[in-house]
Amino acid sequence: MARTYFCPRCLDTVGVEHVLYRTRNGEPADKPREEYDRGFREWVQAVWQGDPEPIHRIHPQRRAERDHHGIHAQCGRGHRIPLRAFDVPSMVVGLVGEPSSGKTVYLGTLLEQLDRGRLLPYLDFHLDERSQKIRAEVFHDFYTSGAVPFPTSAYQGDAGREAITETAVAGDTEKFYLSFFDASGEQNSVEDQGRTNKFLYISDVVMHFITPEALTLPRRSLNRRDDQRQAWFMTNQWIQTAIRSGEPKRAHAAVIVTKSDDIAAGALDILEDAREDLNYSGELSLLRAVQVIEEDSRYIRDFLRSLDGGLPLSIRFEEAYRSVSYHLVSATGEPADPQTRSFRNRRPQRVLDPLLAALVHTGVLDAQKGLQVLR
Ligand SMILES: Nc1nc2c(ncn2[C@@H]2O[C@H](COP(=O)(O)OP(=O)(O)OP(=O)(O)O)[C@@H](O)[C@H]2O)c(=O)[nH]1
Ligand SMILES: [Mg+2]
Ligand SMILES: [Zn+2]
Repeated sequence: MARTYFCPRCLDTVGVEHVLYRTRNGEPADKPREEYDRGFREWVQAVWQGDPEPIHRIHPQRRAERDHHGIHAQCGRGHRIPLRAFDVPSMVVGLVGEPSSGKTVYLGTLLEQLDRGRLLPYLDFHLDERSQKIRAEVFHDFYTSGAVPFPTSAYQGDAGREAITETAVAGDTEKFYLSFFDASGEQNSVEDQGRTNKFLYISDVVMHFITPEALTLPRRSLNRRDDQRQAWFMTNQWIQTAIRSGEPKRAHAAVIVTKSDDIAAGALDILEDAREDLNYSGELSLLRAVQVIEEDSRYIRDFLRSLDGGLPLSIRFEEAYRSVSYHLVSATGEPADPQTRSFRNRRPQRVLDPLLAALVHTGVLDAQKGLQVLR
């Protein structure tokens, strides 16, 4: 049965009949035809063997044409929608938190980890063409030379408000889409949410970024850097407007305490293990990884609740959201060098955890079946 699709940018409900097809240059196009288009003999053979797959295989000429012209689907207002949005579930993941809390650096690192096939053999991920382009615009210098990405601007054109969409594939079937929206930290009022962060109203997963600075945790080094300018009241305001705008009762909140490398070691004694990256290339199965993440989530929750600033935030999350997980993450393992504004030696720690927990909590990934060793 065909699903309907909620456009995460304009919130229109899109049915199959409303979809527009456009070329890469925006010219109207026909819906790409997907019927089998070879010889009669092959068709009969496919039916005879009881394997319908070749029947649905698209003719190579059609595929080449589709790729040449970049034919894709759009909602009635011209927002791109995933090609098979009516057959495959589509999840919206929003990243929110104050300016410089590390959302963009985290997202760039997470996409990199998905590229590296960290969840194989269960899921692999690939980006659609448009998403590859947006990613290159935002992260090219970050990937090539470790340069700190530009602040996500509130005044950026429409492109900045688009999603980066990953397709999750198991074997050769598409399982679900993940559309990541990276908010600008400056846009934290309810008015901003209603105007530019509409994705929040239908997010399935909200990643809330909280910095050690906002929690006034002891710093690793004494000098305060530029990017350490968060304050508790701003963090709290972001959380409250996001909860108010969203539909948290149906969503999972991944609470991400970022820049864990910034916290003085002594302050986090009990969490020493929770800082180290999980050993994905070792003997770790999906099931075990999820168990470790959940266990650490409980530690981090307790830790947060032991702090004056952390307790009310944690209560707010848990009263609002359907499920909540807590994570201690460092996207880079180190602060950027203030002179060169770049990271010299990136060592991501626990970056995949929030996504993994979210996939399990929203039910698109079944950890109980995950007994094979992760790559
Ligand atoms: N120490 C440390 N610094 C980080 C980490 N991640 C990001 N930063 C620093 O935090 C600053 C802001 O990072 P961004 O990812 O651009 O922050 P943002 O939340 O996207 O900010 P806006 O786009 O302005 O909302 C940068 O100067 C980074 O150097 C981390 O894991 N550790
Ligand atoms: Mg940003
Ligand atoms: Zn739309």
